[in-house]
Amino acid sequence: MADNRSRLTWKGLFRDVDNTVNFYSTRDEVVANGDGRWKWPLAGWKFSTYYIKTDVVGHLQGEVVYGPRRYTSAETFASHAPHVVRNYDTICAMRPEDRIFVAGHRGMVGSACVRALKAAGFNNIVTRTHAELDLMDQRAVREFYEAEKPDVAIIAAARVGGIGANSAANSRFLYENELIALNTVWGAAEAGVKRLLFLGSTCIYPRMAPQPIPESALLTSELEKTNEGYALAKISGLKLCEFLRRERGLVYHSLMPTNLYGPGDNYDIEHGHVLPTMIRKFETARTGNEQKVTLWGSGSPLREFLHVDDLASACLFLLQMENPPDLVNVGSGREVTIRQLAEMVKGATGCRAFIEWDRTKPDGTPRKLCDTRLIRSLGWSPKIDLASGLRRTVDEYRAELAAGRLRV
Ligand code: GFB
Repeated sequence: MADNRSRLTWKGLFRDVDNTVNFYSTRDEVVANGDGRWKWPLAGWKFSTYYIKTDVVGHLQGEVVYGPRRYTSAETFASHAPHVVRNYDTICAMRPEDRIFVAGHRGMVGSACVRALKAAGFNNIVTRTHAELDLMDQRAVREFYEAEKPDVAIIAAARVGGIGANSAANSRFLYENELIALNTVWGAAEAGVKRLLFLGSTCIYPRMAPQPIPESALLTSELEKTNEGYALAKISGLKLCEFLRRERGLVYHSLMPTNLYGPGDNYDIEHGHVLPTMIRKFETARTGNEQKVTLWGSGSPLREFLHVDDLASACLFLLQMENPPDLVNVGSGREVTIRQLAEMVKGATGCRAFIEWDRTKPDGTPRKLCDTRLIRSLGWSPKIDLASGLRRTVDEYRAELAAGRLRV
């Protein structure tokens, strides 16, 4: 991505030397007249003419000739002429030729992003396995960015797990995810990566947030204790993106998905998320002719589920926006109780076992439905409903198991 795709926003209104208005202002933003050349006299510059080549919405096109100097970067011009420029945005919507680093490409989310990128014609993808690059190693991450110079980074790498894994190891979830977030985001900024999408989770929101949870609920009250470590690390990552965007004009932004499921999920009984764990438990009972399946908690908490392919489509959608919001929720907008989910999974697997609820296990947050009005208003919506997504996922579980590829 070239630096000259930057948009300058001007302070005030300007007129041409011959007093013809070559541009006009809407809500403080001056828009060119369409001929690609702007000129105006500035107070104190004796009606000299200064040219800025832009397109109609103010994208700098090559250079700014301002007084005695020429600038090829909007950033430099903005810092040298702060009395003229209100702000500059680097225009770096992801483009097919861009070099895109997907951190965590072997995980459920990262692999869905790679599939979606390739399907949409983005083929210049950079990946590293954990063995090749430890994202907790600050120096290794910095050297990787310096060597590879990606244009775009998608941060889908994290230590993740369900309520059992999180509540048993809040310290590890905080430590590892904090290091991964800070190294991947800060390292990208230092290496000049122009665009970055940071993925988190709706567990960043307070336990008793208003429902559905709007983005504005962030940091308004206490977090859910069972996943406090993970949530704190993700909050650090999203805040780092926000600060870098504000301070350096880098378009680093975040997306908070609701509970996800789909191919490549982790089916570990103790550490997995509820939906894949239920698939494994019901499938194991069906194939082993077991009479009883034991699930956790009371069954009354409400959860929202989104297929990971829908999430990947939201990632691509936001990365192709020039000016995405700092923080966006992504969800299906539909919630079910854990008990209803259990009946759906039981039906999708064809299992006939009796369900027993183990109330010694935690329920977690009582409700976690995200408010998706923001992303819907931008033009994105999910395509895969829970019933059909679940059928697909059960088929994929069987295929992964048969092929010896099941992650447990
Ligand atoms: O997906 P999950 O483990 O985590 O779902 P969270 C937990 C809910 O499902 C609780 C119930 O209400 C559990 O009591 N549940 C019932 C089960 N049976 C089972 C079972 O066999 N296994 C599991 N795991 N749960 C996670 C966070 O919260 O949400 C993560 O821990 C992440 O950090 C993720 O943010 C999106 O939905 O409670």
